[in-house]
Amino acid sequence: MLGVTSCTTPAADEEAAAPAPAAELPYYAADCAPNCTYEDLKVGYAQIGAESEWRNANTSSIKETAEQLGVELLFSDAQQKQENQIKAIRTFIAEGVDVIGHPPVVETGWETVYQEAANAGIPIILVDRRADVPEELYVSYIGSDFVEEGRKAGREMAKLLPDGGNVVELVGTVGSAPANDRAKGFREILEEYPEIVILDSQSGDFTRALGKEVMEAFLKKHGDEIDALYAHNDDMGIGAIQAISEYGLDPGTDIVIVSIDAVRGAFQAMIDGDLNVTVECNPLLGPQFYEMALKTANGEELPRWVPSEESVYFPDNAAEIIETRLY
Ligand code: GYE
Repeated sequence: MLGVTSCTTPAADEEAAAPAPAAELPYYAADCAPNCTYEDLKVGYAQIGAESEWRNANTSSIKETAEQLGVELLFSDAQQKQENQIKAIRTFIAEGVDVIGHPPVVETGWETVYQEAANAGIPIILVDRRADVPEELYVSYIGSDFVEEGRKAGREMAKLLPDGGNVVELVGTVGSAPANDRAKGFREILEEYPEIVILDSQSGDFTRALGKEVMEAFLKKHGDEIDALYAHNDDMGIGAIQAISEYGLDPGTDIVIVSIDAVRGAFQAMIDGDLNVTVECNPLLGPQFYEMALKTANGEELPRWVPSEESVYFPDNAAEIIETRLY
């Protein structure tokens, strides 16, 4: 009896005294989990470039919010090149960051480098643009519904062209989520308006300079046949406005224009009577990004998508609203 007791009791005691097995933390939890604070975080942000007002506002939001919260930020500008973004992500992995924020310049070609991050235990949060990768390779996507933005642009275009007409389209960066989706949503709506025709469609890579250049080519080719312009962002629209004026037509009147982003430059163009509509796309994603980064570092599961809330703006109250715009 004694023997039995002395054999079983200590073992039972040991079991009772042993710490409860730590709740299994997911691969992406940081060393400080589950008690990380913003000051513990080292975050890498592999930015696309500085191609537009929107992008510059996004960069400021990411940098300023890091400073306010005390997050250590490693920031890289890829000059709109995928290979530079891949290099930046590899550098962040080597630096041992806790979380990587990534607005992928194009949708495809990210699986290998995302897998490398996952193997190193580093979570990727997609910010602004989506990547076409298996769901387990990123922890969340924070950004806009670009298809819906395209639909909004389509609805406004239909109102501006009640008798139908010919539209030229300035497409964003080829293969990027916003370019693909803004083209798609716009066409979805135009299906209901067969008298509105897309005459020509070409990329201006989201920049003012190329927006102007491509619009010049459209005007050379189609001249007065063009009734309207759909620009996938305001910067290309603003570049095109210049091309239209130089060609001797009146932007906003001879050629009506709908663009996307709602940056300050677009409000100014509406005040000047050159732009008819801008559809909002919010670049101020810094606060949401770090909130998600902290949660993921602490091992929490994130929503698959955190959508931005956005509206549509017109010239009639642009002068009032421009004062309140933060980008
Ligand atoms: O519309 C454009 C920028 O990805 C939503 O990128 C973003 C787009 C934005 O260059 O101006």
